[in-house]
Amino acid sequence: MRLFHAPGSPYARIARMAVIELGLQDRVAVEEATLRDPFSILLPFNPVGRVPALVLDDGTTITETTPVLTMLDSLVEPERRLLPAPDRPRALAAYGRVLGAMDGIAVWNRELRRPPHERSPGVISLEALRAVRVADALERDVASGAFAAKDAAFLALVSLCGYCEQRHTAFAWRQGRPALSELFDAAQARPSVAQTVPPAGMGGAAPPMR
Ligand SMILES: N[C@@H](CCC(=O)N[C@@H](CS)C(=O)NCC(=O)O)C(=O)O
Repeated sequence: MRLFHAPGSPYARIARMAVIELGLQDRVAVEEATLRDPFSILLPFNPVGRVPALVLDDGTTITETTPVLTMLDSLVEPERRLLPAPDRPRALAAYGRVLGAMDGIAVWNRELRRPPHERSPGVISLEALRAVRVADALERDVASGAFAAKDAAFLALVSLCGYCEQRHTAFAWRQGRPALSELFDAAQARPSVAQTVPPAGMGGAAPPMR
């Protein structure tokens, strides 16, 4: 199997961390692809052009983070799976909350990468407000014991904070959020986290992007 990713993508990082957490490194080859690039090696497999994308041995390509995690999970015993099952509704809610936060931060970051005259102050202020609101909720969640299991919600949260730390420094996500900061700092010791740290910087304004 081949997992296409871009080093700066917080979504693809969740899938990359999952490969390591599930011990699938021998079965899944992780390959870098350019984004927003008409010549990207990704496009013949995924015309949407987004990562993560998991190409199965029969050529079927699974795209988007949650379907990719579902496929990876299916390769291991049920008790080792990362996606929270419906009998863990709080964990499922936590995972969804983080993905929603990630979508908002991605929009905010994309806006900041535009040339100044193309940026929308309205979008930026909406997304900045959303990010603060959700991060405050996540701080309360973590402080009250959520995200303790090393599941997909945990990996997504670490990826979200790591993205802000390295590539979206416009957001002072640590400020006033000690529980979130502590969870993130402690997570750095995990091989799946340490081996997938995104490069610093916002990425280029012009394609191809990573
Ligand atoms: N909803 C998607 C989001 C994936 C996504 O937006 N990936 C970005 C990188 S962070 C991408 O591939 N962007 C390329 C593009 O927009 O053309 C998921 O859950 O995986």
